[in-house]
Amino acid sequence: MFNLVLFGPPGSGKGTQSANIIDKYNLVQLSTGDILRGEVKNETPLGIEAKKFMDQGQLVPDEVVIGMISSKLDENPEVKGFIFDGFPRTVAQAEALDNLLEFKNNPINVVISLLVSEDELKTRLISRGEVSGRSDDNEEVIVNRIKEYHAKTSPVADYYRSKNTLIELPGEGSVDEIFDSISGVIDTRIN
Ligand code: B4P
Repeated sequence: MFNLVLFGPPGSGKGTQSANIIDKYNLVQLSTGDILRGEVKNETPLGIEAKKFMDQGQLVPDEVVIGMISSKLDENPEVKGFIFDGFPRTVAQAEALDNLLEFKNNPINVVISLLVSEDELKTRLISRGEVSGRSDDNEEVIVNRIKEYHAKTSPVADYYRSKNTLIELPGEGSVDEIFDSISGVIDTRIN
């Protein structure tokens, strides 16, 4: 089994690159952002609760997303591997994921972190907001999302650095160029 975490600030291209990785390597994508947006759209009790946080640019509470990921892992017992896209976003989530995977004897193989400047992140998210209709892609909420990233998510990079699983790659350039460098990292590690 091959487990990859795709890590980076909001708008760094995690979702964009995950789509390419799934096609090439046949891994199952678990995107907490997509799962949460699905819950919001279907107006489930979880979605109604999560929306309050997402609309403010805040992270959804750890216990909610950890529970979601745990059940998705159980739903997919026979897979080649997972891409965790947008998860973990806090150190508590990273520790919980390690525990879940240790239990299944399939640890994280590599964490790829996409590095993108703050100006570029804002430009990307504002222009996505013009077409996506996403309630968290307006300027005020984007500023909050980036603040949340610095306060709660960037320590996750240190967590994986200390475990020697973190690889940092430039996240600026064309989608294809970035995908080539991601593929280079995966190719040297996947069986
Ligand atoms: P996410 O859905 O994960 O949103 P994201 O960080 O904006 O997306 P991503 O990095 O995937 O960017 P994308 O490829 O789309 O999270 C949304 C919200 O859900 C969070 O704020 C939080 O509230 C909640 N949430 C999710 N996971 C959580 C968790 N684990 N814990 C707690 N809360 C959680 O790219 C962005 C834009 O850039 C696109 O328009 C794309 O076309 C463009 N782009 C991509 N690559 C480019 C490139 N190379 N050059 C130019 N543009 C590019």
